[in-house]
Amino acid sequence: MKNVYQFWMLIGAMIWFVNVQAQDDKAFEFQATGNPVITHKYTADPAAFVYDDVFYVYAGQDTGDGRWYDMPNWLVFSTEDFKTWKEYPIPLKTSDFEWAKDHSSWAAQVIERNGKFYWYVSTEHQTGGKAIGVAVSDNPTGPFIDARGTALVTNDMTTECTSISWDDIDPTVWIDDDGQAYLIWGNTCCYYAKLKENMIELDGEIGTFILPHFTEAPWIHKHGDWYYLSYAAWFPEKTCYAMSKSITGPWEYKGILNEVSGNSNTNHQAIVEFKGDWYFVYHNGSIPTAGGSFLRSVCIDRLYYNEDGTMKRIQMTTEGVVPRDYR
Ligand code: FUB
Repeated sequence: MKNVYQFWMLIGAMIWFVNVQAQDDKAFEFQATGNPVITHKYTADPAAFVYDDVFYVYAGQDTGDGRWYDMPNWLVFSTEDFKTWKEYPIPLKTSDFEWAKDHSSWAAQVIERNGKFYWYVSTEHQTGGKAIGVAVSDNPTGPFIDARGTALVTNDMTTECTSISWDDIDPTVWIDDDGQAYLIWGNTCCYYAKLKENMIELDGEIGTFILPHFTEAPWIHKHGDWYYLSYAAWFPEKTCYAMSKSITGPWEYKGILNEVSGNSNTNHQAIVEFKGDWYFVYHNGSIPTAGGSFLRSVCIDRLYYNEDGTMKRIQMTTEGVVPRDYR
């Protein structure tokens, strides 16, 4: 009798374990009702990525008491209509980089090349100073693994422009029409370098872009034959931008694109086209009552161009966006 009891206890435990695992592996579905888009957890530094007609948002997770950045994970969300969203099992954590300090999942961006997805992240190196790492996956929703086992950019590689220890953050990545990939990043100074075809090594010298009022958060996109380099400027941050006919500049400053974002001293944008419309993805600190500069939330609003290619000032809204088919 005792053995039969133990047998069924064992079976029960196995069923429970399999169920819990299944739940952890499943995407969690939710409905957006405007801005912020994600309200069941705090999300910051969004990077948007469109692949196979799906709109992905990658973000760092803000946690803690709201007094400083406490960011253990990077997260991924997807939508096809901006209403129904999926959140996937945590695809990448600072602890997945053996060389990184835990809880420092700062800004990051994903790009695809040759069927692989590369996630460039900023984090804190265990030896001190911010650093950029790169993770790789066969799937946009992960799981991702450290692609190198070492940092791609460390503080000692960028000492001429500034001596601060946090200048190597906020990577944005771009593959140009000729197939050459570029990494652009920085705080205080805006750096750029070519990436090798393998996407996990720099190729040549690190250069510096001159951008008025540059603080951090560079983001590259192209519309027509114009390249746009948007970035966080001043502090508290507004989003400014510059335009060029070449990815390597020179960049012509075009002024403010977005004002200070509600209740957050940082302002971190992504700009992408989806199904023929352009979107401005950013964060604010507006979730009551704890939301703020260290407990941020991803928002999405529309972005419009003027006829001469310059961008209209963003109108941040509570309503958020709906795709063309639903208007
Ligand atoms: O989230 C940590 C840092 O705050 C990011 O790397 C910056 O862009 C700013 O948003």
